[in-house]
Amino acid sequence: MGRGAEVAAQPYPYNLPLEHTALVMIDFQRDFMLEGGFGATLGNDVGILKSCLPAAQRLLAAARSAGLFVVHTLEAHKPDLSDLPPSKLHRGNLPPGLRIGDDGSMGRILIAGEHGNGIMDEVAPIEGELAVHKPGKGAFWATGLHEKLRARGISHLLFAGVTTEVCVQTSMREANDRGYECLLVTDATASYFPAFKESAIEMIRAQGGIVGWTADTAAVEAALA
Ligand code: TIU
Repeated sequence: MGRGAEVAAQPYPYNLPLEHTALVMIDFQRDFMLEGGFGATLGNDVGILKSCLPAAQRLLAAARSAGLFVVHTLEAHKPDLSDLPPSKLHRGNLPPGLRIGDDGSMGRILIAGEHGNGIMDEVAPIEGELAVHKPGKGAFWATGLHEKLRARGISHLLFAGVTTEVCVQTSMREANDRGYECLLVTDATASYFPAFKESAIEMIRAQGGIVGWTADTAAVEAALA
């Protein structure tokens, strides 16, 4: 048995084995959090997402101090758009909005390697952490993430990121079905729609934790201290 910690979580305490737990930081990218990116092209008020950055920074620091493995995901397409299905390219009805691959003020929209596609400086990856490009909303579709986590013996995942009900919830559901014990850190995630964030949190932990647990950053910090 390795070292463990207990998080004061809902719907009941979450046991966290330190050597088998990873923090998954979902899509903290300029494309979603700043003007000129993908989120803005969809008609969203992007400023609201910044509310989760201070908690996300604290969570990341606590995970690093405790020696947890850290994964960062980026919703990103190849420059030739070969991994972009037409359904995703054409979704939306917001002229004159830009489409994926078009030139925006931070570079091409949602394209790997462009400035706008990068992770916000506040929570940028450091050496030793895994950065995963994903073409879909979920972190497990077409990424090889499951195999990489299994190779490290990871069984427990802490989730943070944007947006709560889209890429975070999709990734958490994918992880849950693959057998991971998942916890969503409630103040380290945000949505363009506050009511959707609250609903996502409720539906994740309902029915005895049908998708997983929820807790705030302070509870995770206390467990990892
Ligand atoms: N539109 C929206 O809320 N989210 C996304 O398109 N991607 C992520 O959540 N990362």
